[in-house]
Amino acid sequence: MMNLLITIVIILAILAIVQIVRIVELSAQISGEKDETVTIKEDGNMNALFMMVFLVGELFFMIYQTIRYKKFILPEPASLQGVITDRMLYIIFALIIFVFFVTQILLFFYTFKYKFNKTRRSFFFPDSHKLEFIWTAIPTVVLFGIIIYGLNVWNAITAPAPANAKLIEVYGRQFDWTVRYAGKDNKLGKAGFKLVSDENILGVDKTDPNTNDDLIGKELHMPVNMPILLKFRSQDVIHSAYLPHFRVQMNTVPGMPTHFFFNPTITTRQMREKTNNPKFDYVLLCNKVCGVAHYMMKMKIVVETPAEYEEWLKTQKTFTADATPTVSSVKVLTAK
Ligand SMILES: [Cu+2]
Repeated sequence: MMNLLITIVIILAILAIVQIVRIVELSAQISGEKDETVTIKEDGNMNALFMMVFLVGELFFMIYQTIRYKKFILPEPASLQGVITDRMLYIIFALIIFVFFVTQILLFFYTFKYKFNKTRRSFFFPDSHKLEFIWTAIPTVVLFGIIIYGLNVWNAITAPAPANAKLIEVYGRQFDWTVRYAGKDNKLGKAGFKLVSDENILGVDKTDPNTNDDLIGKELHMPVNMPILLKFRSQDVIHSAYLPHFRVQMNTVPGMPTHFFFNPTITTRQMREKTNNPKFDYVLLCNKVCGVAHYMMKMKIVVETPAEYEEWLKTQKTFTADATPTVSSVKVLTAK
């Protein structure tokens, strides 16, 4: 119904514009102006009118879309680092929107203002060093500011992890994720691609004593308000571990471990309340098109209180309990 009404309004508006143009045409003929002048004047008037219609339509459409699709953007950042990243993003958005509005309004207003006028003569204005200086200097200063601000943000979000950060390894392979928790000693056993086999897909060194208490999981659990150091490895190709709600992303590169340190601040339970969605879950996604089943590389993330986290860890198997996922066990998991 709404769509029908909008369509009718648009058709009526077009009809009204056609009628206005006709009236202008007729009135010009009555007042006895030359045919050629009449055509230029008509076209000029019509173009000027369309410019204003376009300006209003474009700005209205942009505002409408921003409000209409706002619900699809991510909820508030669930990490300290995410807050810093989002602040920068919104400052840059504000700057872009301000410049967009000013330039669009000026552009279309002046085409309207300087439509054809028989008595006006154009003004010869070849160049102005002062103007050129202004329009070069302002963007330079603004961009410089953004770059310095951006570098500061980068340094803040990639700061080294404190010594007490919880160490968790995220392991990517075509096409799933496996998590290795460092256990009580907070030290992960050694691992390397040379040790990877059908029986040991993580390539973990079982002779390393630190391996004994390492735990294996298919969900990423993290205690809230604690520094978390995620270490990433890949078995085969470059994947990208993307944790959108925490504004964290890091490539996982075969043969080259990477890491990212951050502090989750909102538990899954709190986020369910904030988003008013009892089924809400944080996710870790692969953000590199890494093969045919890339879209399946998704893992649930649970952020909980430190007590809940410790309880959950107790239910996970250690390496000594032979929890190392093998090719056959992973196939079963993927087939579900
Ligand atoms: Cu992938």
